[in-house]
Amino acid sequence: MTIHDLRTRHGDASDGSADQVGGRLSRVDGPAKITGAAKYAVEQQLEGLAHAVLVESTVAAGKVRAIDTAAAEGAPGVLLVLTPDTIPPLKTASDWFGTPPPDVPYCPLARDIAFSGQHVAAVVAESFEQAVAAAALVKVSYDEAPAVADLSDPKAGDGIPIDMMTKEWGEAEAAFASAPVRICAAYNTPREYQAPMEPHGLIAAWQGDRLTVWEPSQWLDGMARTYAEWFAIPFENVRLVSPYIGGGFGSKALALSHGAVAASAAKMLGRPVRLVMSRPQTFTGYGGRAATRQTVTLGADRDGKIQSIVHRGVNETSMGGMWVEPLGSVTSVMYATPNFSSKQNVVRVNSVVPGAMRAPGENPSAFGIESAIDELAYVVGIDPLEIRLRNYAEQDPHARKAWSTRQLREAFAAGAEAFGWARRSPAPRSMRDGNQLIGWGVAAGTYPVRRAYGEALVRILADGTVEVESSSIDMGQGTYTILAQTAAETLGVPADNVVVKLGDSRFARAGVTGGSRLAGIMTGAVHKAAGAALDQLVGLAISDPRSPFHALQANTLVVAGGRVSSPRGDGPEVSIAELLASVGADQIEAKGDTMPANSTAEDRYKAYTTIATPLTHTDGDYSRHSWCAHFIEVRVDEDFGTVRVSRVVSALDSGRLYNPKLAESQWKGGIIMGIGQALLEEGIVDRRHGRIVNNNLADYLVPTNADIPDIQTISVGIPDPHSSALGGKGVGELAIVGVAPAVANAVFHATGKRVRDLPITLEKLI
Ligand code: MCN
Ligand code: MOS
Repeated sequence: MTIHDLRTRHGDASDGSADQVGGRLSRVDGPAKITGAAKYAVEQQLEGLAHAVLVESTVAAGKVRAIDTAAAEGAPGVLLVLTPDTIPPLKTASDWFGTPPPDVPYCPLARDIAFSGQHVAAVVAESFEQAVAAAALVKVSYDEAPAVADLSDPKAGDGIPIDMMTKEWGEAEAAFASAPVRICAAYNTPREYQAPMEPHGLIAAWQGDRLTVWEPSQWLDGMARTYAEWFAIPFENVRLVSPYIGGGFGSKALALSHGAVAASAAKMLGRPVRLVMSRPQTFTGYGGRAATRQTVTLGADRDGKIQSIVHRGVNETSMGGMWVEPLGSVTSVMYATPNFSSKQNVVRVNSVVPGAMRAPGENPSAFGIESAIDELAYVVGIDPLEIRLRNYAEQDPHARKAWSTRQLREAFAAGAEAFGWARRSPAPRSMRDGNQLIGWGVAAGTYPVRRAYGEALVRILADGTVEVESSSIDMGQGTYTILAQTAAETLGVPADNVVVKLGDSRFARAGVTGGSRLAGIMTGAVHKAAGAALDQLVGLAISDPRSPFHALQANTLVVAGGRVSSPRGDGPEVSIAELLASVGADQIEAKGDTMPANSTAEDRYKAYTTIATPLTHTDGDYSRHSWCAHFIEVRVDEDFGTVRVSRVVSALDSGRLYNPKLAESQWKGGIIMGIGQALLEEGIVDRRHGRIVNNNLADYLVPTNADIPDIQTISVGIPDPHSSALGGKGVGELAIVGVAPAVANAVFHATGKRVRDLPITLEKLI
C-alpha cells in the first residue's frame, strides 16, 4: 500500500464540501502518521551516520574548571569528544528580529555556566549506545557560584522594568483609591513545559560547503538563516527538511545550540551526525513558559462596573537572555475601563532562557484578569457572566480602535445556553453530588490575529493532479489538509487529487509558524497561486488553437470536479488531463504570495527569515483578535480535595473556519492543555542546585484521557475580511487562553476557596 492509497477522505460522509474551504476533510497526513509511513527528522537512514550525545552542566552557576575526556576518548566506538576547547568557533548569528549580530565567535558549548542543564561537552560515536556510555565517562569539574534558583529566591530582587510593556491611560491609581469597591490579589503561574511527543533532535550532513539538516522545525527559513550565519555560508547553501513534526507548541521555532553541536561534529567528521535529546534534556534544551507573578487591582462601583485596573507583572528570564512574557496583553483589551495601568518587570534567574509556549503572554495574563473579575463578581454579588457583560469592551480600550469582529457576546450567550449556566446556584459550596462539591466557573480568552507573509507554488500536472509546495509546516495543526482544500476549491478539483508538500526549505518560502498565523497566511498564498494557475489553464484552453474549447470563442470556462466545460454548457467537457494533452502542455505552474507587490528580494528575505513583521494586529482602522468563553464544571472531593474537571463547554470566535473538524480538534487540544495547566503542570525547582527535578513525563504531569471529560466546542465566528484573505482568524492558541481561570473560578464556586497559584493541587484546597 502506498501513502496515497492510505489517504481517505472520510470527513462527514454526508458533507460533500470536503473539497472546499470550510469542509470537514479529515487530516490528509493522518494515515501516514498512524501507519508509521511518515518519516520524522531523526528517522532518516543515512550512510555512515554517527551519533552525538550531550553532556550537560550539573551546576546552575559558575565556571567549568576542567573537562577530563580521556576515559571517554578511549571508550569503544568513540569518534570525537567535543568541549569548548575542541569545537571550532562559529560566528554569532542574528536574533529572530534579524538584528545584525556582533562580530564575536559563538561557542555552543559553555565554559561560563548560567543554568543547570547547559551543554558543556558532547560525545560522538559509531552507535547511540556507545555515545551514551562514553558521555557518562566525561568528567567535568566546576568552580560553582551561588545561583538564583527562581523568582522566590531572596537574591532575585524586583528585576528589571521593561518600559515598552507599560500601558497606561486615565488616572488608574487615583481612580482605584476613590473606587467604592476595591479588590487586589496576586496570581502566580509556575514554569511550564511544551513537552511535545517528539523530543528535540536532528541529523546534520555536509556536502562540501552545503549543509542539510533534518530537524523538526516550526520555521525552516528562520532556522536555515541561523545555521548559515553560524557557519558563514550563504543562506541558499542550507537546506532544512521537516515534513513531519511530533508537536512543537512553540519549542521548535529556533535553531538551538544542540543543532550547532551536531552540525559542527558532522563537519569535523565528514559524516552525517544524529543528535537526539533525552526527555530530561528537552526541559533545558529550550525554555518552557516562564514562571510569572501578577498583582491585579480592580476598582469598581457597586454595580460591578470597573473604574480602574492597576496591573503589575513579573516573569522569569535567564541570566544572559531576555524573555518577556507579556502579562498585560489580555488585561488591557478584555474589559472597558476609563483608567488603566499595566507595568512589567523581568527577573534574572539561573535557568535556560524561557521560551514560547502556546499563547505566551495571553495565557498567564488571562489567569490574572479572569480570576480577578470573578473575585469582583463575588464581592459585589453579581453573576460572573453578568459582570463580564456589564464591562464589555465595545472597542479596543487600549488601541481605541473598532474590533474587526468580536463575537464574544455571542460566545457568552451560546456557551451559557449549552452549559445550562442559568441553573447555577450562586453561592459557593451550594451545589453538590454526595461528597463531591460541584462548581461552575466561566472565563473568557483572546488571542491577537498576527499577520505576516508566505508564498506557495501550485503545479497542475499532466495527469490533472495538483501539487502545492511551501516551506511552511504541519506540526499537527492541519496545514496539509487546509491547503489541499484551498487548492481544490480554487482550482475546482477534488481534494484527493491535491498533494501538498511542506517542510522543505527549498520550497516557496514562509515565515515562522508561531502566533497562530500560518493558516491565515498560507490559505491566502495558496488561494492566490492556485488562482494564477487556474487563469493559465483557462487561458490556454481558450486561446490555444489545439484546445477543444478554441472554437467556442468563450471568455471564461468552468472547472469543477477536475473537469473543464463552458459556463453555458455548450461545447465539450474534458478532464484537466485531456485538456493539457490536447494543447501539449506538461504542466502548469504558478506562484502566489501575500507580500506587497513591490517587495524587493531583500524585503522577502527579511519577511521569511525574521519576525520583524510590519503587520501588527492593530494596523489601520481595526483591532483584530480571536475570542472565546469557557464554561467549566469541576467536582471536588470534599474529603480529599481532589479536583476533576467534569464538563467543558467553550464557545469560540476564530472568524471563518477553514476546516471546522480540525479547528475543533485544535480548540480541544488547547482546552486539554489548559486543564493540565490548571491542575497538574509545574516545573519544580530544587533550590539547592537550581535544577528542574521533575524533568520527565512521569513526574511532570500532563493530562491523560482519564483526566479529560467530553468537551463541547461551539463556533460563533463570522468571516473577518480584515484578518486574512479568506476571513479566518487564529485558532491554534486561542482555546488555551482562559481555561485555567475558568477552572480556578469553578473550584472557588465548589469550595469557597480561591486558589491563586497554579496548579490547583489538593494541598492548596485543604
Ligand atoms: N484553522 C481553521 N480555521 C481558521 C484557522 C485555523 O480551521 N480560521 C485550523 C486549521 O486546521 C489550521 C489550524 O487550525 O491548520 C491552526 O491554524 P492557526 O491558528 O493559523 O495556527 P498555526 O497554523 O500558525 O499553528 C501554530 C499554532 C501554535 S502557535 C501553537 S503553539 C500550536 C498550535 O498551533 N502548537 C501545536 N497548535 C498545535 N497543534 C498541534 N497538534 N501541535 C502543536 O505543537
Ligand atoms: Mo506558538 S507558542 O506561537 O509556536
